[in-house]
Amino acid sequence: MEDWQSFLSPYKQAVEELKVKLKGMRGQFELQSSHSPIEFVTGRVKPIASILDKAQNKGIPLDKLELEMQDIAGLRMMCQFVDDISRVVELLRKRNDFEIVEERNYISNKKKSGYRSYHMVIRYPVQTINGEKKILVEIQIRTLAMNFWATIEHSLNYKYKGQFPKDIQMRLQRAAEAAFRLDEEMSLIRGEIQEAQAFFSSKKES
Ligand code: 0O2
Repeated sequence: MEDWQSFLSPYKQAVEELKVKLKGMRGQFELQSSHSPIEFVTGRVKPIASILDKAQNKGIPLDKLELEMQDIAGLRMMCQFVDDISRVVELLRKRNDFEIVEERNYISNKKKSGYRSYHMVIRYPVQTINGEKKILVEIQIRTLAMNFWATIEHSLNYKYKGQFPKDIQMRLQRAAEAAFRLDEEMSLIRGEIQEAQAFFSSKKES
């Protein structure tokens, strides 16, 4: 690749713009004083070394990066509860500032590693001085527990280059199950809180 700066420039712009937009959704829930399904939002442009690694591993020629690498620009939306994820997905589907290319549900179909998350790949138009450029952006939507697990697993993966010793692999599987149970417990607690709230507000009205 001759000029990484200009290749990555629209990706940087897309990440910055989408961070503002998606964080804005959280702000709107706050204004309404209603529970925000979005806890926080992060974004990054994939480092050049990771782009090169991934291109090599997946056999993507460098002149096909734009079409074939979907996560050079990446956004992450963290939610408190599993149910919030589908609300966020619905909100994203209703937007008209991008087009959805693909959705991958690694929550109902968790990965072999134990990874859970909802992925949405979008085609996002960036306005440049040379006209509009549409680029692919991957949005990952996950709970705080899913994010905790994925962050730790990702850094261990980096250390062991994907070749985990058996005991660590087993512990990661167990940690993934624990994160799953944590999400389930929190959903049950949430359900009970909402039931109690509904009960008290109906009592007040009568
Ligand atoms: P980084 O450093 O986060 O950018 P595939 O090889 O088909 O599984 P593909 O086609 O790139 O992967 O798409 P997929 O599966 O949607 O994964 C893209 C991103 O999801 C990854 O980017 C990770 O961010 C995350 N991800 C997927 N699987 C795992 C996993 O097992 N553990 C963790 N921690 N994250 C995962 P990169 O490029 O791998 O990494």
